[in-house]
Amino acid sequence: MNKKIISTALSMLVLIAIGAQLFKREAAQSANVSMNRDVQAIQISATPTAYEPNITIARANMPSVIQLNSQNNYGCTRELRIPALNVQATLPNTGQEQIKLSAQAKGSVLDAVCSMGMYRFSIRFE
Ligand SMILES: [Cu+2]
Repeated sequence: MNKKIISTALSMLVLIAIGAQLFKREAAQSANVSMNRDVQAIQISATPTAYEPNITIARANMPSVIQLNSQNNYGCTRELRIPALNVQATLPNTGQEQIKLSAQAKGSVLDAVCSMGMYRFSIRFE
């Protein structure tokens, strides 16, 4: 009888630990990442002198789309490159540009940079 109680208590602890782990994983994503069916959307603002946020934590192993938003932006952040993927994009002065990404491996980091190499942002896939 006691053994049964102990094993029940133990399995409950294990379940709580697994649940906490899952919750942690959910919470680890940055606030600018949202789920749209089975694609995650990563929102980045391109201002004339920065990409915001500078660092994003996103989910690994699922396709993503980076949604780059600019507003009255006449700076060089409109010319974006992601060298590792051979991606080049020109954002409108005001509006949105989308860059689709295939699933990225856990632990990988994608760096994006303006055409002159001055401003950058990175996405870390966890
Ligand atoms: Cu630049």
